[in-house]
Amino acid sequence: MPYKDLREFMALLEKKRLLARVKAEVDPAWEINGVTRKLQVEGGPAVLFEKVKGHKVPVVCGIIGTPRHLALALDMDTEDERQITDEWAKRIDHPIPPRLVKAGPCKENVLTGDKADLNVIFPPVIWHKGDGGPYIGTLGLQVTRDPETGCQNTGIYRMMVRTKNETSLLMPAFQHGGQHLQKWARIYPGKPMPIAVAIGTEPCYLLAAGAKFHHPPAEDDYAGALRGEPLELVKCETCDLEVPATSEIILEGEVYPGELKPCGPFGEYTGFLGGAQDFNVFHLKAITHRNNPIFQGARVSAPKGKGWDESALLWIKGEEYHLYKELKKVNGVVDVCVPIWCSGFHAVVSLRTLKQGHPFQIMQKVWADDTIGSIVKHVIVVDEDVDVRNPQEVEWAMANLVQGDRDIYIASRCPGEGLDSSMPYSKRYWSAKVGIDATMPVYDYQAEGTEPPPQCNDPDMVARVEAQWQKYGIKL
Ligand SMILES: Cc1cc2nc3c(=O)[nH]c(=O)nc-3n(C[C@H](O)[C@H](O)[C@H](O)COP(=O)(O)O)c2cc1C
Ligand SMILES: [Mn+2]
Repeated sequence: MPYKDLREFMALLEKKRLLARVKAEVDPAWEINGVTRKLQVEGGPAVLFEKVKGHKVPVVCGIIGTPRHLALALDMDTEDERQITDEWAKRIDHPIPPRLVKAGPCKENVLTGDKADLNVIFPPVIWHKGDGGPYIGTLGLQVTRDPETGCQNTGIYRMMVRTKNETSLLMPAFQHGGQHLQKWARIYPGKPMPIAVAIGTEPCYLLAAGAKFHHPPAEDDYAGALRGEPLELVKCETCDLEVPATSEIILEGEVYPGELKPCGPFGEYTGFLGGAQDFNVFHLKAITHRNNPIFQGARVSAPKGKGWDESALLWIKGEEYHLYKELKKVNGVVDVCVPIWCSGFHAVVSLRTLKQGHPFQIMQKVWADDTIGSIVKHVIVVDEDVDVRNPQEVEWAMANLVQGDRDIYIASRCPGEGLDSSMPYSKRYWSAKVGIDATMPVYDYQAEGTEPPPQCNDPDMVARVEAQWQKYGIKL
């Protein structure tokens, strides 16, 4: 059964000891940053900070912090990432349209005009030392409507609080929300575009917001697909956007195309502090929220421990699922991994090589993908017996099967990512792409009339020992 709201999912996590409560008072200026960092490194539980110094609203982090949390969000009981990927790919083939309802808990409190104050509803959390201010939108889910097709979109675009009713909004043109804004500016010049922000939703809507999809249908329908039941939406108070009825907090507002103000810096998913830049501005018109609302946020960073970092998980896993689906259409592709600790820059593909040059064709297919081709820099292709999710096996293949002057392909002046620290600021958005063919060069052996050496692992021997392991009396 899908979860009806964030609270129901939190209760399940708590029952399974995957969510901890901090009852001690914490300082939003540094302590939430410190505790969530440690929990991420330790692969620890999600955490609810019940008492934030100087504020009434509690903060929850790490809801999707490990493979186990992710599986539970999808109502699965596994830690096997391949199984989760397969299930995701299967479910999103069957989008389920949302159901529009008249009322919902997110309307328990409706605040408009002067009463709508960001500082009252959000504890001023500084997620990283050096951030330019408190960010509310690290897990704010921004809803916009395509002015041409009418299809809604939900993405996660961060917001830094500037005043009681104004935030920055990092919604670039390569994202769907940014594309809506560009279209809006063309169709309704000079007019502001409505935008709503849902915070603290049931987990499948959050997963859909972070992932990449082709539209239509909307993320609403893909969230339905992931849940197996329609998502319930309610109309906003001040515009025609529709948002999840059981959300903890909804912000309603508007953004003027072309209005830009300084924002940042902000600690990034790459592990580096991003620079301050001019971004869009969100003007608040209304806040609606549940009684005793919970603020859900994320300490965005690069995973460097046992945990996953939910920001990396939410969008990099979404990237992997997209690529998995696209590449599985190609004959020979076995598995795909976008390692979450590589900031989306690496993709590893395992292949049953069917023809000469096949690995190179796969690399080009990744870079040519219009959704994530500009982000992925490095594509590593390995044989089908290599586990793409095991970095040791991938590194083994690169060490044993690669000749630097034969198997490495470099393409210059391709599209790149604005947060790629390998480039000085003025050169970002241009990138070299590198493909590494770490498959056995079977055709080269064939050309000289030989066969590649067999691997020492005899699968038959492995299976026989497994089957009678008891016999040896060794406790593992
Ligand atoms: C915690 C978190 C913060 C994010 N912040 C931003 C952001 O500020 N700007 C941005 O363009 N993408 C950001 N992303 C990535 C997008 O949400 C992601 O690419 C998503 O697919 C965008 O939705 P869209 O494909 O509908 O445009 C963030 C993701 C997460 C999980
Ligand atoms: Mn989208």
